[in-house]
Amino acid sequence: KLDPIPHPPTKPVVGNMLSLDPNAPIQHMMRLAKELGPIYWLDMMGAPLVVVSGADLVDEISDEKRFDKSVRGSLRRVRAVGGDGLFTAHTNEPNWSKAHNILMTPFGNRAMQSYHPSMLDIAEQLVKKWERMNADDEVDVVHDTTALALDTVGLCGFDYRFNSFYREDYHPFVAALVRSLETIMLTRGLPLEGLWLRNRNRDLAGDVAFMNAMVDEIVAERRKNAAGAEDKKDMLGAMMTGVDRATGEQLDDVNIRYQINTFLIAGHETTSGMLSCAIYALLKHPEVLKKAYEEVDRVLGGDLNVKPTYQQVTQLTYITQILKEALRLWPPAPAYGVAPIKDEVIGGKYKLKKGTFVLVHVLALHRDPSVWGPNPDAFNPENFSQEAEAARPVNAWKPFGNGQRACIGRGFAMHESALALGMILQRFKLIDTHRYQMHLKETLTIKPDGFKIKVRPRDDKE
Ligand code: MNH
Repeated sequence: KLDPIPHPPTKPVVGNMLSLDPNAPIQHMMRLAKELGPIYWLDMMGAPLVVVSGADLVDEISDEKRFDKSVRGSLRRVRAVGGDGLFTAHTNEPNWSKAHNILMTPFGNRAMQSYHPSMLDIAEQLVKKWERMNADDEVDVVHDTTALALDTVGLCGFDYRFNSFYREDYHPFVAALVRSLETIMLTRGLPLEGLWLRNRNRDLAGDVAFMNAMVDEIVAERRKNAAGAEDKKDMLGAMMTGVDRATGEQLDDVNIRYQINTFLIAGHETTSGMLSCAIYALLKHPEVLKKAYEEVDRVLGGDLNVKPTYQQVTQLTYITQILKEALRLWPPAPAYGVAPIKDEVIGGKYKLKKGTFVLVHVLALHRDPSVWGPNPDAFNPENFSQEAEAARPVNAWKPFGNGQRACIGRGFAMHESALALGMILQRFKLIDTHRYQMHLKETLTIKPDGFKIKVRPRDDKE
């Protein structure tokens, strides 16, 4: 019915739903894109899902006058935790524009400078842990970068320490969050699914209640404190005092809770995925690693007792190129959903009815040979030299989503990660003990599965 959009064969009732690999649907859709082309559609039990990965089509879809973010599928279910927080709100919900206006300030450049000492605090904990390792100890890269990202959001966001580097397991809040997201990703809306997910759904209710209570407590505690405590220069302070210029209103406490849950969901897996993939790429590309060491030595210097400044981190431009190229090959948020605001035709011939769910397949988009050349799978930070960036179509690289619904934490994630990677390279040789080959694990995000390395001090002679 969506003719002439290509379409794989379907089964009665379930359509393509059950033929999609449940453990790796994004990578499966990427293979389908290779077979079927830059646009195709799947039948998800009667509801069409249009998958777009060609750069020209994505460019058209990035026009916000024609397409808006669509909160459906698993993202819709994330509302159990994120409510009408920024990430899971519909654009036309009143709290989206209100929170968007208020939160631009605590995610702006000025705010990043004030978070720098807290980011440094957590990055130091990571390198201290690595410095104290024995020669035969292994680093679980995803675990430690997740700890870094979580603790950084906690400290900069609401002055809370998860202290992930001081525990074997994750903090109970994080355990609850991870369990909730797992259940949400397992849920596909199939008939009778509630039966075998019954225990999980009961846990979900308990976990959500636990998370809400903990965050509500943090907010209440801050309200109770002596006058002026609200002005703490973290995101919570900004949320409690900020006024939306358009409406003159403030955020209510329930919405503030949803925003905090949201920062933790959106802020930890993505950042850790980017850092882990960047470290993987460095292991596999000695010539890139060499240039990275040179930059770090030049900008940060060799004295490990001198703490990197905010200004120095902004000068780590080659490190930033490495991070951006990692986001190209392995975008932690590998797809996002949009829908046409009214009936549309794209590519001159593909009709899309108003509201049709369109998935922008970022992982496949980022390897479109029409943009990235005949060898799009090769890791090359020169793709993000100033000249290369300027010469490229604007919507060819979408790791942070699109337009007004793009990632508000982009500057935060990039500063935090450049600082951490800089401090890691200042100190360590990275050793690929297992000759690890990239294997992506899909949750709400994609990240390397079972990626372990060893580290040695750089001055180590062995
Ligand atoms: Mn983040 C939206 C990717 C780090 C908070 N983020 C998005 C979107 C993508 C994304 C893609 C758009 C999703 C969609 O259209 O449905 N985010 C990333 C990546 C990183 C990242 C790749 C790290 C690398 N994000 C962060 C951090 C925070 C954060 C860190 C907060 C501390 N992200 C958000 C929020 C939104 C978002 C909030 C929703 C913004 C909005 O719609 O107004």
